[in-house]
Amino acid sequence: MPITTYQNLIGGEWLPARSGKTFKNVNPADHSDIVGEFPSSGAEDVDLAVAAAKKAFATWRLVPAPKRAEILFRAGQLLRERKEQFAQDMTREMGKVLAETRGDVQEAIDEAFYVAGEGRRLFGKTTPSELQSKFAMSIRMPLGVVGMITPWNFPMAIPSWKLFPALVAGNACVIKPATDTPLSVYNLVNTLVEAGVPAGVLNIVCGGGGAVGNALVEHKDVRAISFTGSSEIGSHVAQRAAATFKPVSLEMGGKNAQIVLNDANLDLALDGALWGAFGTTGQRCTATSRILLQMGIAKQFIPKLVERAKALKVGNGIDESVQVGPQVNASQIETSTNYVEIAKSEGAKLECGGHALTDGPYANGTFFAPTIFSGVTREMRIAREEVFGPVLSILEFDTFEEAIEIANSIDYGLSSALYTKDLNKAFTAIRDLEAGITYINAPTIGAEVHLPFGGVKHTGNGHREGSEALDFFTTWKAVYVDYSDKLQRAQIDNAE
Ligand code: UN1
Repeated sequence: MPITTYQNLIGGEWLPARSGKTFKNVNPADHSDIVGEFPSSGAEDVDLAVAAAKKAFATWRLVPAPKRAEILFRAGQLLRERKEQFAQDMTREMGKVLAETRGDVQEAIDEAFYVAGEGRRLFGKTTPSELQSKFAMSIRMPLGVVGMITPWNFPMAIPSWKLFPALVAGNACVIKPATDTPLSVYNLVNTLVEAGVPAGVLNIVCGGGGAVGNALVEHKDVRAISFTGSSEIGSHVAQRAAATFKPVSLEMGGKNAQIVLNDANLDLALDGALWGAFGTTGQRCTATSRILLQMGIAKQFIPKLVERAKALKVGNGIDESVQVGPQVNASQIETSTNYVEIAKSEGAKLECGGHALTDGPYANGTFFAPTIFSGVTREMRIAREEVFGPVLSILEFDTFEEAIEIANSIDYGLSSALYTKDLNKAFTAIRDLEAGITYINAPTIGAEVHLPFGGVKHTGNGHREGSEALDFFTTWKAVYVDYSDKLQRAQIDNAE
């Protein structure tokens, strides 16, 4: 079969990279399946895209927000019609199972309808002036050209969390998709263009190796960068962006804990652990990567969890009966393998998995067996560092206070969960867990689009989703209207 070729979208035109170079996107479940060929772009392509976006911004910012929002409504409707095809494409390029890629597209649909509603709000504030016959208010203004660097694990949902609020607020966008999953961003952007986003308002520039990302981050005409990815790259992005005073929204790692107290509904906690740790093959920032068990239940909980993890069906996510798809690429397999070795050398007990799957149906892909370590202690690297794969650590604790302390003892702070029937402990955990998200009696994954999504500490800053997402893509203008017909000097004429 001929390989489909995709190009950059710049100023409404589909263009190859200036260098003429391309890269191939392969199916992680079957490397002989080439999903497509994409432009391997560089700084000169970014320059063109930013110039096109800057030009388009001049008129886009004047389109009334409710009209911009109508485009998002249409995009939401089109995404709904195309949901199945886009989910199939996403499973093919990224690997996660169909039920989950359908969920990923659904999250973009939800975001489209939710943010479209914001087009008729975009609330500002009014406040009394300290002077007579003077009116004071603050209004939201778009930033201009904004850059987005998006990850492969939620290849449509996460771009939608960034693009939709940016667009409704009146910004022009340049997006760089992850090189493992550009097709899903193409599907999203094509849909937006068909829904009516004008030429130049939305641009895609593909490419890896830092060339496109760095050029976007350093560009003097890019007003802000929204980044989701690893902490290592995020730190680099933040430092480079500082040179041109760009605000950076950072969504990075997690080492999310599910705490299970002795009084919990254990079956529910088991279901939550299994879904939180091995859903998306553990490749979510919100994935459960630590289970904290109170000593009274550890003995019965661990064997049940291990038995269920061993029974998970690993395979090509396009097969509806598969529960765990491949990891996205060989480098992720290497990371999982390395962390298994680290955990073993630290003295953790391997309960199941612990290796890549390479035989028979797995021979052409990047598969890793669901892995559980027990006997993990809080000092171990496996208890503190993000693996971003199907590798779960079990730690044990005595008191509730100790569990909170262990949960908080890491650098990350994205998601967290507590299983208990004790309402007082539930609310104490909500107050005391250092994380941007806390679930009670539910897994660490599964955030909804109308609530703010973000973390504390080394997880990053700011929020995607929720109306809070607009805070990053707008700036405030303070407006004073004096209708007294005389000079009124603030802080002077009205002083005591
Ligand atoms: C991510 O983990 O990178 O809350 C995003 C969730 C999804 C989004 C996850 N709605 O698990």
